[in-house]
Amino acid sequence: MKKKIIAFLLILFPIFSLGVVKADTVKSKYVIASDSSFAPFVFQNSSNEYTGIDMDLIKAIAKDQGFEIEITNPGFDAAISAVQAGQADGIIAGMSVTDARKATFDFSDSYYTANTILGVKESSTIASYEDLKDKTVGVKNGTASQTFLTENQSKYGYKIKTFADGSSMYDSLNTGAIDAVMDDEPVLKYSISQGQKLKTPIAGTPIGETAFAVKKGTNPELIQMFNNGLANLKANGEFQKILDKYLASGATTASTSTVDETTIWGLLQNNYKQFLSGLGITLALALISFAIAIVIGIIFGMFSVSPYKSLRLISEIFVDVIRGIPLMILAAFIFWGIPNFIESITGQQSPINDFVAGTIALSLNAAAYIAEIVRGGIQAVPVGQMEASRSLGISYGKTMRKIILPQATKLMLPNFVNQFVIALKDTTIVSAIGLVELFQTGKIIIARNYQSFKMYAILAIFYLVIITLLTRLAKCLEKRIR
Ligand code: ASN
Repeated sequence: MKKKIIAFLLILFPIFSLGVVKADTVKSKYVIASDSSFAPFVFQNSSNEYTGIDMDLIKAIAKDQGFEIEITNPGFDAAISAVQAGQADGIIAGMSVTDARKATFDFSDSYYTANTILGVKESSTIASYEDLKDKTVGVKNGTASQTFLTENQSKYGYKIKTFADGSSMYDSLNTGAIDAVMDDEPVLKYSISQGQKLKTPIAGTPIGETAFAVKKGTNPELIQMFNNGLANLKANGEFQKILDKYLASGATTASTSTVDETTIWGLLQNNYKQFLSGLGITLALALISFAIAIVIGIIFGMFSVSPYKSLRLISEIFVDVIRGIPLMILAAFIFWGIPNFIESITGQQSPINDFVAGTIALSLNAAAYIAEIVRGGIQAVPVGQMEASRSLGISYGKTMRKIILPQATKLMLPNFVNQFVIALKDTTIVSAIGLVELFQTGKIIIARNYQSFKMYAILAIFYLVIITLLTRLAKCLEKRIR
């Protein structure tokens, strides 16, 4: 009998072990992108750390399988773009497996199943899709819920408003800017359980399984490790523990703050570290990009008044091209577009750091305006002076340096100060690529506590104070130079 059992096990062993394909890490560290506010899957807790089912799950799997991860939380749409551009190796963000997505992503085994569902304010009279006629429904860009809304739009006649993140979408619903939202059922139900005054009048529609994903054809070992890890966590009960931690009654919540975040003082007290770090990034972005912009701008400005036609033409093209492209598109092009293009020809992922991409975009943008300031300043000095000096036999370069530029610089200075203020404000635009500067810092905090009035007031005051201080400083410098 014993022998028979051993023989049986010996036959079974290879069959079972065939099912589990071992996978080894290829990279020293995998960058995993996720949503910024999608509780209970991913959200910030009161100590400003990202938690949730997805965060716990990927960390537990990495530990189980022995690979290193670095998590970024730029928001769902930006996370998708990051994986496509090679900025990130994988995405875990309550992501639904859809047929359309299978064309561009490879998915892991599923770890959840979700519906998309309509959410309205508790006081709303909307009770069916038909009631949505001429109403505005909010949805997060790039999500399966958005696909659902687009497909049914002509049938029900609603307007769709897309948002970059969940917090601004729910904020807009609360303030009445939109009439309803479409989001994943567990997410809406969770926010209701957390005290949001919302309801879900219509039953949800299945959007499929929820899984982890990588860009199609890349990092196959990551998918394999995820699947192996998930199977292990399911077998040892840890997966269920993670689900219970967030879904069972009395589970971990987003608002267990010890500090009262409904007051401005409480907000500052609880988030000052985030504010300082966001402020640091904003200042670094503005100062570094402006310094680079001055150099590039002066070069092209000098080109634009040069006696050589070719140089004037180069400068004109630079200014026209950069000034003609919105800063946000320039930043997105550098951060997502170029790496995607390089990968398509070389087959190599070549991600660019978000801070570097933001700095390049801001520098180019400000340089185009500075070139125009330089041109304007030089041209404001009467032409007669150049002619007189040249007729005395003084060279072009010397006349420029000794006669024209000293006068032109005085004329340019106030414009430089102005341009710096604009550059500082423009840093908020590059938050679109997921850079956590001051504005994005604020948005992330709002995603957790919904205090948009107080938070935006704090941000506005922050910028006002910095800009006033810096312009005062610049004015003093200006006086000195004069
Ligand atoms: N469930 C959404 C989707 O797959 C993901 C999300 O909103 N984070 O489109």
